[in-house]
Amino acid sequence: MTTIRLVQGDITRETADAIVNAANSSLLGGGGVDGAIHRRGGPAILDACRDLRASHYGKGLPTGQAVATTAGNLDARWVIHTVGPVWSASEDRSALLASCYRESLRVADELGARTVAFPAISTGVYRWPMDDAARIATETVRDTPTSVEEVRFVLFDDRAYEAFAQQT
Ligand code: AR6
Repeated sequence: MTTIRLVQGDITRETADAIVNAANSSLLGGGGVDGAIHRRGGPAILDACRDLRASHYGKGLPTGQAVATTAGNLDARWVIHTVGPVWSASEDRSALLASCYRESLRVADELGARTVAFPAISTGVYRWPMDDAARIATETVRDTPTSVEEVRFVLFDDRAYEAFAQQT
């Protein structure tokens, strides 16, 4: 059984085996939670991302996939980078958002991570409506078989916290 917990706050302050990053395909950093993770985690994370680009993802990490690096100075063993879809009003990209959660849990299982902290993927720069993102995130975690014991959603503000609380 996987326990789902909600907390409000900054994911870079969390203690977990793995912290998930809402990255972009370049894996080379950005704003939002991605920027915060690289800032607090330090340059070891970017170095590892550059190595991954060179070895496996010359064209970038595809949307919906996930890959792990060191967590640098964060209070975690790994950062799992996943690329959420940009919200589209004309195209249903829900399967890609669900894939981010499922693939991150698959990577977490491969690593042997027991606690995994997720941000609300795609709900910032990528503009996914919060209520819908919360539904997809919680349903996907509930429906994914995993050895992860605790999934923690770390919600940055009241609005995100309330949206996730409605689903749990
Ligand atoms: N801790 C927890 N959640 C956070 C934090 C934090 N420190 N900072 C922001 N959030 P976003 P996306 C929330 O934009 O929409 C980047 O530039 C934020 O309030 O970080 O998937 C990447 O490089 C929002 O609810 O990610 C990509 O280019 C959620 O995290 C692009 O943004 C996600 O917002 C990815 O966009």
